[in-house]
Order: sequence, then C-alpha cells, then structure tokens
Amino acid sequence: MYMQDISTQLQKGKARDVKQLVQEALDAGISPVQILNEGLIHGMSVIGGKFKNNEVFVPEVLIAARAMNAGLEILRPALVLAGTKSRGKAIICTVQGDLHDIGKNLVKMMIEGQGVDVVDLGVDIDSDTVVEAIRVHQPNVVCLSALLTTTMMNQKAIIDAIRKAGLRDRVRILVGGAPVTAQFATEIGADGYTADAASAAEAVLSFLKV
Ligand code: B1M
Repeated sequence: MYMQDISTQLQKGKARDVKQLVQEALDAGISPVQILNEGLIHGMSVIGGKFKNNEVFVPEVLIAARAMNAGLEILRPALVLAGTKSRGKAIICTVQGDLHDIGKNLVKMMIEGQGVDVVDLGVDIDSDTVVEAIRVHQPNVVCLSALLTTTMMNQKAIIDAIRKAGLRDRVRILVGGAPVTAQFATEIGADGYTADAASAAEAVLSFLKV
C-alpha cells in the first residue's frame, strides 16, 4: 500500500506527498531498504521507462527527481548509522557534463551509513576540482558517478589527471553509474566498479580494509 503510493506520487512529482508517505511508512515499521527499493526506486524506474519511450519529457523527470531526492532525505537518518566512529574518508561527485545526482546521493548515503565521512563535490565536476579536493580533503577513496554514455569517459579523464598530479597511489578509485561496467572500470584504471549503491558502500569498506 505505502510502496505503491510512494511510487505513484513520485511519478507525479509530488515531493511533499512523497516525504509524508516515506515518513508514515517508516513510522509503520517498514524497513528503509524496502521503502527505497519498492517505493522510491520503483517510481523512478517507471519514469525512466516512460522517458525512454517519449511518454514523459525532461520537466516531468526533473520534478520526479526532486520528489525522489526529497524522499531520500527523509530516509537518510534511517539509512545512516548515527554516531559511528569515522572509518575513513571518501570524496564523491558526478563527473563533468553530467547533472544526474540521484544515484550519487544514494551512494553517498550508503557509504555514510557504513561510518565513512563523505565530502560531496556535487555534479558536473571536472578533473582539476577533483585533484584539488584530494589535496585539501586527503580522502582514502574517490567515488565517480556517470549516467551518460557521453560523460563516462570523463571518469577516465579524472583518473588520468589524478595520476598526472602524482596522487594516484594515495587514493582508491571507485566508479559507477548506469552505463558503466566492470570491464570499462578496468580499462580506465579504476580500482573498482559496483552496479548499485549498497555494493558501493561494501567496496569502499573493502578498500579501507575495515
Ligand atoms: Co537523464 N538520462 N538526461 N535526466 N535520466 C538517463 C540517464 C537516460 C538513460 C534516459 C533514457 O534515455 N532512457 C539517458 C541517458 C542515455 C545515454 O547516455 N545512453 C538520459 C538522457 C539522455 C538525459 C539528457 C541528455 C536528456 C535531454 O536533455 N535531452 C539530459 C542530460 C543532462 C546532463 O546530465 N547533462 C538528462 C537530464 C535528466 C534530468 C535532469 C531530467 C534528470 C536528472 C535529475 C537529477 O538527477 N537530479 C534525469 C533522470 C532522472 C534520468 C533517469 C530517468 C533516472 C536516473 C536516476 O536517477 N535513476 C535516467 C533513466 C534511467 O536510469 N532509467 C536518465 C535512479 C538512480 C537511483 O539510479 O542513477 O542509475 P542511478 O544510480 C544507481 C546505479 O547506477 C549506481 O547506484 C545507484 C543505485 O543503487 N550508481 C553507482 C550510480 N552512481 C554510482 C557510483 C558508484 C557506484 C554505483 O561508485 C562511485
């Protein structure tokens, strides 16, 4: 019931209703992972399919995305372990030319949920910004998200820039996003690839060896 309603209201872009329903579902004792997968991600998948078939267009997808991010914010405390001692630090961004941030936000939340500090650089982030952020924040792990076939090569550009700056051996690099594959990750010199946010958090922990 809640799951269907969350999915439907998300598809309609009703951020306030999505927030309220997510809170009600949590209060009713439904697990945050179930709300995430069967409510929020389900709704966004339906929108994604309609977008592909030209049944809805960018404005509808954008307001659905806002509703998704609003719902994620309500889920955040339930997904993130409160008061855990920091196990390390990661920086995360969506690469240059790419404005998709829902997957990145989810990956960030899951990593934080494992007690790792995450510095979020945002979307449309170029190589220089990542290199500078490594110098400033001294992370153990760099997480790069790309949702477009046209921007996934910018993951390579960032990895190349990190190497050129002499920082490659200081960080482990994880890449992901819908068009990215394990083979691509190997080809561009990343240390890891995962298909989803929960596995991304596991990969980060394995990099930190905790
Ligand atoms: Co865009 N878009 N979009 N879009 N959009 C896609 C990606 C697309 C597949 C839709 C389609 O045509 N079927 C298509 C890409 C096609 C391609 O490249 N082959 C596309 C396109 C074409 C575009 C535009 C070019 C459209 C246009 O303007 N004509 C444009 C580009 C803008 C830009 O970035 N420069 C555009 C714009 C937009 C909106 C702004 C409207 C909006 C984004 C809003 C936002 O993010 N705030 C949007 C959306 C929402 C989508 C779809 C519908 C949904 C993406 C999403 O959030 N999914 C998407 C279609 C689809 O994916 N079905 C689509 C939910 C999210 C939880 O999943 O991000 O895949 P995802 O993240 C997953 C995994 O990939 C993984 O974990 C997450 C979940 O567990 N993951 C990682 C992600 N990052 C990771 C990093 C990791 C590890 C795992 O390690 C570091």
